Amino acid sequence: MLIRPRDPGFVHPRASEITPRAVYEGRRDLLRLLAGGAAGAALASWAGREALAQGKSAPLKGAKSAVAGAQTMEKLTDYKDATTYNNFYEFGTDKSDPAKNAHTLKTRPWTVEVEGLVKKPGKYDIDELLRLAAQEERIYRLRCVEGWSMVIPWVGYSLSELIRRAEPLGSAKYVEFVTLADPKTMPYVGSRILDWPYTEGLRMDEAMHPLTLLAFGMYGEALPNQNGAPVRLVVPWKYGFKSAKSIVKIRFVEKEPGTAWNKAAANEYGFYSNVNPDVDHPRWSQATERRIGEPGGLFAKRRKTLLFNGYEAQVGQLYAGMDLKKYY
Ligand SMILES: Nc1nc2c(c(=O)[nH]1)N[C@H]1C(S)=C(S)[C@@H](COP(=O)(O)O)O[C@H]1N2
Ligand SMILES: [Mo]
Repeated sequence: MLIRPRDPGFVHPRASEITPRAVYEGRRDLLRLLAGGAAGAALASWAGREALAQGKSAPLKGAKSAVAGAQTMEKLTDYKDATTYNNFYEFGTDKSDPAKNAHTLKTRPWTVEVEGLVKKPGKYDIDELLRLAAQEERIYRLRCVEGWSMVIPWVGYSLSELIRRAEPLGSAKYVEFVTLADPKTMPYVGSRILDWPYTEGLRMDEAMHPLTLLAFGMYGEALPNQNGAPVRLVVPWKYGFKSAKSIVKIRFVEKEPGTAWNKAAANEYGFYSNVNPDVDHPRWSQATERRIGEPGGLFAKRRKTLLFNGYEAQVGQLYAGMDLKKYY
């Protein structure tokens, strides 16, 4: 039974109320066309999605993504690939582990604490957080440091919406993201693979950049557990590991925070981790990537990795004058 949420424009979290994937997949071609035309229009309303799925013209009022560069015209990764080929080490290190194991994650109730150097700290219930600002769909590439990539239609709003409401103090230079580390529901928390909880961080201007997305959904549905439910970050110009999943704390700090992968191997994973074909990982090249789902499997033709994952026009300015080999 499909019960549609009344309020258009945000992802309703309950499993019983989500748009069936088949509906989404049925209108994929149309969506791609839309992404190219009308200044990168995305369908933000549920009514619009349903209308399109039924072949009717969709109301595009307020449906445009206000964020320049938020859409790519590349073919979307299949939902199945995007939800069964994952990195979420709390649930195992094989790409297939999160889909098998993350069903134990409890995403309600869920609280996200905003703390540290802000005038307005607070505890947000997840259902309050996802209504904080208008959600939109953004089709972003995600490039993993391991050399593969996907194209995913995320749903959420710019993290800057939340940051503005928190009113950071002048001394707040970085934002730290702390994710859930619950040994009862996450079988690999407690293993020595990483120093749990998994944490990540951004410089304040990166966190405020409109492309930085606080995501609650993908493919028109609430995020599947293995993709970081109920709320994750998507930072499209950085390697995938910067996009922290299942966030419980957003902390404003003065000094560059430690990050999970940097603590695990500082020479391999720097704080910035911008996608950069000219800066190799110490153990492999970053010049090319394999798009998940393209025919040929491991032997599929690789594509050239783009500087800042193709978002250079939007974010290049943030790093003007910085030596990106030093700040990798
Ligand atoms: N909490 C947490 N977040 C995480 C990870 C993780 O292991 N734990 N893996 C990261 C890595 S390496 C990648 S590539 C992306 C993968 O996101 P996806 O599985 O939704 O494609 O999540 C990132 N966020
Ligand atoms: Mo990754």
